[in-house]
Amino acid sequence: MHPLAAILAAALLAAAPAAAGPGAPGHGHGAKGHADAAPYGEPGDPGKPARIVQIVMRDEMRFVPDRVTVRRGENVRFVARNPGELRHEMVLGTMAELKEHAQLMLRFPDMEHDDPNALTLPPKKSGELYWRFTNAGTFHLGCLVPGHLEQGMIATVVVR
Ligand SMILES: [Cu+2]
Repeated sequence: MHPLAAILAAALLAAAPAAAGPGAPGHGHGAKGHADAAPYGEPGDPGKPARIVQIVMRDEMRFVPDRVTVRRGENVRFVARNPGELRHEMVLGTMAELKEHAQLMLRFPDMEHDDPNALTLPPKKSGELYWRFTNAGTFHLGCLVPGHLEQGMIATVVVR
């Protein structure tokens, strides 16, 4: 089996029981189902106090700010806003994971993300993503709308 086909098959299997609704199946990558194992951490607890990090998703294919520093173990509440005309996403991951995922998105552009490490925003919408970074290191927030990552829509998250 072609590697991408294998990834897709696994993703569809993982997402099947949690499909968001007719015509909008999610696909599992990264943290879904095994969040504790993700090097960049685990879903945060919306019920707990959190550090607020504001992110603006811009049609110029960038996140503002494009570099964020947080503390290991901190509950982070990303508050994201998409003021433009295009749909954008922010997906947390390692650079390798995001690049691999972006390749997959070019082949299957209609996929949607409902994973706890991802937030998709239509134009003029805002949303939140709670995350707890459990390891120090350098991670990334990428936009996986097809072509956006390739145009530089990626931010760096430094965990100290
Ligand atoms: Cu984008």
